[in-house]
Amino acid sequence: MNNMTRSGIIVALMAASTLALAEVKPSDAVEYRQGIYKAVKWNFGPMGDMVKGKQEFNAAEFSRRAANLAALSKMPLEGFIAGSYSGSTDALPAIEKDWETFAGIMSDFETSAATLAETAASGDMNAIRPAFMSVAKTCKSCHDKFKD
Ligand code: ASC
Repeated sequence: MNNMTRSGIIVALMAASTLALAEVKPSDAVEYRQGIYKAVKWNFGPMGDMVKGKQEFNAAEFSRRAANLAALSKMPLEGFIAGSYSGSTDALPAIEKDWETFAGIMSDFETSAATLAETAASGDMNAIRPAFMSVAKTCKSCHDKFKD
């Protein structure tokens, strides 16, 4: 690689990192993650009603929602940016202070949601119920530690 190529790459990398750092307003990050969690609830609610027998179990419908949840579970983490723990949010500053724990729970959310989606394909409520409860446990443990 010659020096011109090298400096071109360096300039491109600097531009990319500047872009990555710039322009995300904390209030936009709050709205983003709240939107994701609304979609999480939209799917998780009916699944919970089916698990609890409040709504008739429909295996295809449950499976569709579980797949949605598995995709959604990967999305909120990027919305937890610096400076986004005050104002219209219930997210506590503890998230920033104990990022490792927070990110660990979010990772458990992803893993358990993926397992729930796989299990849902079986259509067997006896297998689905504990898989659903594992996801609910990750929701609760995060709310207990990191939500006002
Ligand atoms: C829900 C919901 C949550 C979680 C949590 C699980 O249905 O709205 O926040 O489950 O209660 O313990």
